[in-house]
Amino acid sequence: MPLDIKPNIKGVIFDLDGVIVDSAQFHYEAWKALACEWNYDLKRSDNEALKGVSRKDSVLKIATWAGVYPTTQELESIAARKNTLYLELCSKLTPHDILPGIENLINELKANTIKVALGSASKNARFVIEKLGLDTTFDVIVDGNDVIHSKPNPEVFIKAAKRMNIHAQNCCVIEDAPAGIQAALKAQMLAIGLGKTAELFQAHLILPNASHLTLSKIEQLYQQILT
Ligand code: B16
Ligand code: MG
Repeated sequence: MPLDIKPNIKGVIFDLDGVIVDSAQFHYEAWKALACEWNYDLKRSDNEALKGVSRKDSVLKIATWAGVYPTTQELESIAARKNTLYLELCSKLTPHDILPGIENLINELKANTIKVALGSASKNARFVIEKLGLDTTFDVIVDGNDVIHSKPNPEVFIKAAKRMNIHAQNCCVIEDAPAGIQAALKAQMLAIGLGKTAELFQAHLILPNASHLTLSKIEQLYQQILT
C-alpha cells in the first residue's frame, strides 16, 4: 500500500478575542473609558487597529491618537486600570458566550486527530477560557505571557506550531484581526478570517463567523492553495 505523503492540515490555531468569544467588545469598552482621561473619544474604527495588538502597544497607539505624551508611569497606570475594567467585564462570561460554530469545529477537529491550539496576544487568555469552560480543550496554549512580539509578528503562531510538534506549513490559523491574518501569513500558515472582507482581505478565506466552517472546507482550501 502506498504511503500517504500528501501534505495536509495537521493543526488548527484559534485566536481568542473575536474568534472564540466576543471579548473584543470588552477591550473596546474598557479602552474607551480610559481614553476619556486623555479627552479622546475612541472610535470603533480605532478599535480595529487594536485587535490582536498587545496591551502595551495598544496604550501607546491610543496616546498617539490622543496627541498626548504620557510618562511611562502614566502609561502603565492607564494599562493597569484598563485591565481591571476588562477583567470585570470578562468575569461575567459563561460557556453560552462561545461564538457560533466554534465548539462544533473543535469537536470535529479532535475527532479527526487534528491538533488544536490557542494563539492569543492576551495575557488574560487562560482566565477567559476558564470562564468559557474551555480550559482543558486545547492541546497547546500560547498567549501574551509567552511572546515578546505582538501580532503582526508571527511569534505566537510559530510557537504554537512548535509546541504542537507540527510544521508551520501544516497549520491553519483562524483570526478576526488584520494583524493576526498578517502574522499567520508571515508564519506561512493557511489564514482564515472571521469578520468583514474590507478588513480581512489578505486572508485565504473570509467568513462572517465559524458557523459553516468545517474540517473538509479547511482541507479543500489547503489543497487549492497548494496547487
Ligand atoms: P490583554 P487576541 C488580543 O487578543 C486582543 O485582540 C487585543 O485587543 C488585546 O489588546 C490583546 O489581546 C492583549 O490583551 O490586555 O488581555 O493582555 O485577539 O490575540 O486573542
Ligand atoms: Mg482576535
